[in-house]
Amino acid sequence: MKRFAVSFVLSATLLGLAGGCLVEGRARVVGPPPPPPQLPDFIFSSGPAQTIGVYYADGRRMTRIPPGTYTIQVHDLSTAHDFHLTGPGVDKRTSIPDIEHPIWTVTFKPGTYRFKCDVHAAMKGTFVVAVGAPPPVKCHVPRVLGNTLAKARRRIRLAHCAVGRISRAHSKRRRGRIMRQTPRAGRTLVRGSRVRLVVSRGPG
Ligand SMILES: [Cu+2]
Repeated sequence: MKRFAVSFVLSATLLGLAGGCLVEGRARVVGPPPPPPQLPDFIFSSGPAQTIGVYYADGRRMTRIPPGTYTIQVHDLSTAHDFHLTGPGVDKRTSIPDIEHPIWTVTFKPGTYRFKCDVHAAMKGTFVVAVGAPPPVKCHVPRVLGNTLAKARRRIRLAHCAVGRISRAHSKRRRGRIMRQTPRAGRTLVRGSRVRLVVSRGPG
């Protein structure tokens, strides 16, 4: 599968939004931090070179999806291109002279959708919306505290995440049980994101 070179740019953008650009630099914040932004279903990107494409959030190229309403992070990375999407019920575009990163919520119906840059005829592509096509997959971090390591591994993989670094520490939890996980349960992340685990050595 072809990987999307700009996915690191996206990650940085999301982290920037999530990590509290709003919070840093202010003396005091009242109330809980803002919720993290929703992980987009897709990334639609044009530029900065003569490239245009549509991808899943993990950078894999997207070609076929089921009908539905989706969140799309658009990256128009050049002042020379736009991103123009047309198809059943949809006609949306970014501006040519601006670099912009809008989030679109779009309802796709069965049929063929076309995307292009309105300046460069060679920058174009299509994807198909069809009943029965595989939906986008995300990592939904499960709660594995108290599980054995074997069970935690299974559940993390079933949730389309990956097992990250495993370490051990003393705790009140029974020896061999998961005493800490990072990130915490309930987060929705890019498919294959690593969940780090700390296994209890039993009370010290
Ligand atoms: Cu262009």
